[in-house]
Amino acid sequence: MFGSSNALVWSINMFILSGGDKCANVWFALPIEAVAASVSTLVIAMADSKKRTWEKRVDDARKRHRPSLKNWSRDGFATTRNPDFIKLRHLERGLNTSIPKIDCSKLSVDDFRKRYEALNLPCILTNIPQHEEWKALQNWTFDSLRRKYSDHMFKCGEDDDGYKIKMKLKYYLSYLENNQDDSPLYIFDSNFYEQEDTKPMMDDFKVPSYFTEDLFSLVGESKRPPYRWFLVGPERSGTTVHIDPLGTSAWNTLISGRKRWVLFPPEVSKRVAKGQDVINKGEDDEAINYFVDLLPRSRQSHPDIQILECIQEPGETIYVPGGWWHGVINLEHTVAITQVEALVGALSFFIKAFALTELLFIVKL
Ligand SMILES: O=C(O)CCC(=O)C(=O)O
Ligand SMILES: [Fe+2]
Repeated sequence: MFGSSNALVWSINMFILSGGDKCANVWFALPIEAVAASVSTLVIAMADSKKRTWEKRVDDARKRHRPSLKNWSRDGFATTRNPDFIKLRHLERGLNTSIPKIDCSKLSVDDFRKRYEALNLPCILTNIPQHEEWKALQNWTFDSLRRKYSDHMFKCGEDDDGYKIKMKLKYYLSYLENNQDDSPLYIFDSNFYEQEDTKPMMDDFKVPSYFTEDLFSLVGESKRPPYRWFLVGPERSGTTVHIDPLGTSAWNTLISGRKRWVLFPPEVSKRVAKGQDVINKGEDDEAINYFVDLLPRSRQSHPDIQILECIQEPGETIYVPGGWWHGVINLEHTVAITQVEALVGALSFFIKAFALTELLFIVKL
């Protein structure tokens, strides 16, 4: 008859009204499950009320981002399985680590176009932010970001209907430093350059000269789909394997922390690249699960396919050509900027045609 919490409130009232001596009778009158449920509701409510604001905001964001996931530390990647994650910080022997790393002062734009863009091959360019004196090197430390943009809401997830989940940076940074989630929420924000308070971040970096010939810039800023993201991710967060949209290439410059990347050439099937043929029932398919469990199985099952792996260090810019599958795990807390572009020289005939159709479609909108 009673809801369990009503029963508790009623019994507490009776206890107070009777000065305590009717208490035993009242408790006996209640079904034991109702009392147990009431006590547990009260304990949870008390624990919740003790939570700090950032923890409450994170709980809300987690619920919206992955509503069916009840235990965000189920796999123990921050605890029991942490050694498996830590091992990712070194590239084991026998992997294909052939993505070239070239200092930007030693590679002209023309040579980049001939050797990488035109051949649709990935590479890593080192020291662009240092060479071009990006202010991001000073302005995008966690302390500086906290000072400048503490109350700004950055996107850190998406709900099932595609709505953005946003959180104030001050709460997100407390989460970044204190969470034990297997696959933590990740700031992936494409609005910062349109919003008044974060617009100044645009002065903190510059599109590297290798990537300035972008077909999409012809469309005009207002009609262009999102193409630039500010990324802040705690260790263990990451991006699952995907191809960037509309045949675009990407550049991604890491300001701080370290990222591990995996790349597959375009001819590799989606099923193999995403490890869908090696995943077991009940396993999660987040980036951390992919890098720790699925990728080693894929390497075993497909010794013949090209799986390129590398670790991106701070100050390094990776070029991911159009059509290449890629996935990322943040090995440490990271801050990065990434942009996707339709680089003229990189587009094969087919992709060029596809991109132009899309472009015309967007222009017409
Ligand atoms: O840094 C990441 O998490 C991956 C971003 C990405 O997919 C990209 O830059 O294209
Ligand atoms: Fe990407």
